[in-house]
Amino acid sequence: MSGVVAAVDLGATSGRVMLGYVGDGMLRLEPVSRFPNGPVAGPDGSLRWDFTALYRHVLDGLREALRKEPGIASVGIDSWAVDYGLVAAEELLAEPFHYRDDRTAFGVERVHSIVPADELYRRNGLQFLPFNTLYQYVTERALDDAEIALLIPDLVAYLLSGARVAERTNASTTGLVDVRTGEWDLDLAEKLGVPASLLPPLVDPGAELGTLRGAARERVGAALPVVAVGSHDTASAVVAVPLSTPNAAYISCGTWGLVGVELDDPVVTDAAREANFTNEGGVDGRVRFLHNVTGLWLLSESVRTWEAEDGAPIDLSDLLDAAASVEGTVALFDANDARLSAPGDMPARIAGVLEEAGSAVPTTRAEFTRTIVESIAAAFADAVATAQRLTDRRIDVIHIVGGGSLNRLLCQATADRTALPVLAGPVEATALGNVLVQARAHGWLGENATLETMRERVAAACPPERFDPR
Ligand code: LRH
Repeated sequence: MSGVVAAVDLGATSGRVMLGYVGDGMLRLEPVSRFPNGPVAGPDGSLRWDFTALYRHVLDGLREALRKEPGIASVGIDSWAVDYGLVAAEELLAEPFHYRDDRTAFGVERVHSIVPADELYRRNGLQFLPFNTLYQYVTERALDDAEIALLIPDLVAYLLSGARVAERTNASTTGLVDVRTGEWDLDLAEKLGVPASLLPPLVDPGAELGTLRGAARERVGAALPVVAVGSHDTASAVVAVPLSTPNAAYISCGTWGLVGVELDDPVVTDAAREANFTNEGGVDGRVRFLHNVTGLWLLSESVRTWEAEDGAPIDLSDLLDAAASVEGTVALFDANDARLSAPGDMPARIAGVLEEAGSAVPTTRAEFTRTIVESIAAAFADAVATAQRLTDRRIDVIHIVGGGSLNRLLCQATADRTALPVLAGPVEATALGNVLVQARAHGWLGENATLETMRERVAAACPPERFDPR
């Protein structure tokens, strides 16, 4: 059985529409469109997303996809987690807040004064990130004006098809889903003043949501079916990690580096909470037991600063080559330092963090880049060691997928700092996971296809590149 689907994959720095071809022994992506994304200033000075522009890009991309390939069987949507739009009378009330907006500090205090952090962890299993949706909801003035709150991929699916649902993997990042049952924790929502009516019915990846309707159908040109995928981008990425041993760890590396293992059951011990490990919902009820490391954000914000200084684009591979040639050891900083979270002059902030610690401050862009890459790798190594300790297993290989898998310096540094082999790729794991879940829903992967079936397909189509520790 074979066919073609469209995948919409929205990341924090760029979005894309892809065609995914799936058949016996075949798995192939074809890019259709790519568009920039990032924080924009809202009218009140807050950090927001330009969702209106993103959605326009999605429609244009789907129209182009259908022009190239009229036989598309469905479309699946994934994006970064936690952020949402509020809808009333079929309208989005405002551009969604960006999770890096600093209003959440107040939300954290408020939530923890109602439900202490340790109780919260036992209930939702989530690592503490100040932007988890529940902290955002309690600061949200427009909550009472809304009929429903939809996470970004659900919002796109709603505008396309009219379905008002919450896909389960992404819903797990709100902090309002019970980690044991996988259902909304309505008691918690009530305690926090989040009306249950705002929380849409939960659906699993693979569910058919409807077909394109109204303006979306007109603009795209067909009544394309919409299928739920692992709509949290990290959930889709983990689907397409070609896990090569039972004790493999993965790092889904883009703006963030999500470092962890896949489990059948959540771990909500005090040790896991203290180590800030999360139990996010995976496809097929698996648990993504992982820790967020600030990933390529540190590099992309630095490059953005340097490009603004130069008034000219920077070639990333030249920069990484120069960084690879830096001799000797470089100073390290804590990649997860909260001061590096907001957009801004990242090299100056990193210099400040290093100075404060009494460490040498890089003097060239190549040295800065090397310091950033080595610091990310050091944080990856820490997280791998912690995952090993918390799950009582001996991790024997690390798979790096996503944009970071193309960064050879980072892959080698991760192998060196963990003393473990790194298997790099596929770079488009998220889109592949999106495509495969749709393909399975169409029956193209055969009867009873499991995550393992999907990973075998990925391993065969995209053999990873190996980096041995030095
Ligand atoms: C990666 C990601 C990550 C979340 C963050 C907000 O894109 O979805 O899993 O923690 O964005």
